[in-house]
Amino acid sequence: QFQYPEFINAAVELTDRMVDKGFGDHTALIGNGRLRTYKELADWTNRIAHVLVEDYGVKPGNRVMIRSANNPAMVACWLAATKAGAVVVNTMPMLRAGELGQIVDKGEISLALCDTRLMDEMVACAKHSKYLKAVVGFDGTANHDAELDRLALGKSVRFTAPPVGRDDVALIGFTSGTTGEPKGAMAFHRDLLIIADGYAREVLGVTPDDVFVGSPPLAFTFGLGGLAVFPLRFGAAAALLEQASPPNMIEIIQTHKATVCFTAPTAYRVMLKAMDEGADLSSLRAAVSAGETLPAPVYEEWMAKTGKPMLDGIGATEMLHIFLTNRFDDHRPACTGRPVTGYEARIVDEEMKELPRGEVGRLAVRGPTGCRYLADARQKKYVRDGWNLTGDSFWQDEEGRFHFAARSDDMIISAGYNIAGPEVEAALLAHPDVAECAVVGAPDEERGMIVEAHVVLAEGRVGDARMIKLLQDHVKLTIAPYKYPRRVIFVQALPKTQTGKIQRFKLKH
Ligand code: 3SK
Repeated sequence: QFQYPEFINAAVELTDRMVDKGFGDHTALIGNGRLRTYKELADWTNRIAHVLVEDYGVKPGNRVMIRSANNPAMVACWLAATKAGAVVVNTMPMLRAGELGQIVDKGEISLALCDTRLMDEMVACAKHSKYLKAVVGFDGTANHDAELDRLALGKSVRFTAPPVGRDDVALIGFTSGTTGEPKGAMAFHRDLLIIADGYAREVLGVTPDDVFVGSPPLAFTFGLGGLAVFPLRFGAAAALLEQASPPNMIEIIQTHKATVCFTAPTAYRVMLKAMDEGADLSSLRAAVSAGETLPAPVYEEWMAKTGKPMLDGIGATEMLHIFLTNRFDDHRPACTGRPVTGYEARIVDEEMKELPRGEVGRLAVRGPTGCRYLADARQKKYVRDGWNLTGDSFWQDEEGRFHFAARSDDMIISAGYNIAGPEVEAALLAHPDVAECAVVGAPDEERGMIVEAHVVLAEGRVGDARMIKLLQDHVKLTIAPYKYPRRVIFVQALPKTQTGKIQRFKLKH
């Protein structure tokens, strides 16, 4: 299905090859208050690639860390290092020296490219590292006022990439927000192209007229795919925001007539509210929601206000990107649709036996991308009999669509009932007084576990006994009454990973 030559460099395909195809004058990146064409991007990345090879001795297979917020310079550094044949580890700005150190050690990273505004923690990490040989600053504001930029200015805009195979590792995505040691999921050059030629082509139908915007960090493969690989593969443009708050995204959508948005349900809820206050999001033809389950009310309100479906999808760093999704012509509320072209999915029990339709079980997926952890015994747990077990519980309806039940560790067993925490969350979120919530199981003498809801109230609402009763009654009327949260705790904010996922494990007792 996905055929590529034996030797192919994903970064060359996304830059120089796009110039060869006639997109040289087309806008590739929008950010730091300016537009950059494909030709400018190709030249920029070629100059940086020269610096990496000639000044820092980067050889194919060397591991290079990039530390930055979403901005054009980060994309240029990622592409340049990939062109040079390096294996790139993109990291988020919020990581501290200790967390960076864990990744550097596990990834045996020898060079770090770091936005000069984020140097302190990187330098602190380098002091204690036996692997890291150099940290080079680049100017994330793209005024070309840092070491990497100065060196790059003196280099040629032509670069001959060393030959890399389609099955050579191009990227290691480290999973964040876990309780334990970080896991590095390796992706090949061909994998980067497959996610575009599969999901982006088949589901989104990307064209050169598209303008992408969104919030996921480029350091998270959701963001790297949605805000770099997908647009660049098809001659489209990506608008990059260092602070991707909903108001900032709305501004970009209005100014640049963005057509495709990648973000999470929480941001879409804010955008829906802003539409009531006059925000014009009519340029968007595709609103992709992932990273968290999409509550049915958000899907329904979006449909009512825009006449277009919000495309819920699920991906995983281990799979590189989205593998199950709704489609423009096949979508439902509270449903994650069907596998992306090339992927298969099924629901299995603990013994990997396929379960009948309607039964909740473990989601198992296989396809052209899949989990390859870097030196990690957890590989055996993630991939069984050739199937990737993502850690999600799903069920399949009679027509074959997949429906999320819970993260496998978010199932609450209370007095013999199996209760999916996210279902209770969706019920709570349907109440106008609830801004955000997370539901977990709490130990209970009588019931074994009880449903406990951590609720962030909408502005101006008061978290008192009356509100608890109101929310409990609302859940009892919305879903089976035994699922109602027997304990409700009001909080100012929920613990989240740097990619915005709620860390329910931090709320568990
Ligand atoms: O669903 C996710 O969390 C995800 C993870 C990695 C890449 C893409 C996606 C949507």
